[in-house]
Amino acid sequence: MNSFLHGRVSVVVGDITRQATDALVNAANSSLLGGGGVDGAIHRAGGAEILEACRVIRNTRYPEGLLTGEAVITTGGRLAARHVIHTVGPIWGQHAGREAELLAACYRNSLALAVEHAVASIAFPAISTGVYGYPAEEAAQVSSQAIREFLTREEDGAANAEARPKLEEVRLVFFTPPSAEIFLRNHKFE
Ligand code: AR6
Repeated sequence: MNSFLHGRVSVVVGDITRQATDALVNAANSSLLGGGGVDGAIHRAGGAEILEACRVIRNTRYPEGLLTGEAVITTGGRLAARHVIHTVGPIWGQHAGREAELLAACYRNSLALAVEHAVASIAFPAISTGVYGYPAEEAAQVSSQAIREFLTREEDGAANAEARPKLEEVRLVFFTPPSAEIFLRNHKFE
């Protein structure tokens, strides 16, 4: 079973940069100016246009850097995805016990930006579970709960909203089969 919440969430193994969703989420850092892991791969595959857009956002809106848990949106450059949503995950052990709250905020704020930009499909990597050291089991619980809460609330709101563009697919992309399995054993979708 790799599909949850009435088919709106799917779990796949793959490379985030190859997903042909409307938007991709980047596991960025507060500089917004690139790095390794997912961040490096997205900038490599998407080209200079993404970095340029990040630079403008950094200079005009976040001269001190983007705070942990927040998200911003840029072009997808040469990627198949139209948009990249850059979010800064918590560094495990560096936020005085607020790591889960901050990781949930990454998912929630990224999804909110996606809805604002009429994104129908979005792909997420496992934010913070690489260089930032967040244990994958706990990240699975926190991320699935945040996604479930967001989609449930959005559905309630959409009942009253007229012709609101719908976020149809949230794709969770894991780099390796073992990391997808850890997620599937620990999620809180149901
Ligand atoms: N596609 C899908 N998942 C991937 C890919 C890929 N191409 N590459 C790595 N992963 P990380 P973080 C997995 O380190 O922990 C950067 O330098 C990886 O196995 O990319 O949030 C930034 O600039 C791991 O499970 O992000 C920041 O400084 C997950 O994606 C810092 O790293 C996230 O790993 C952010 O660290």
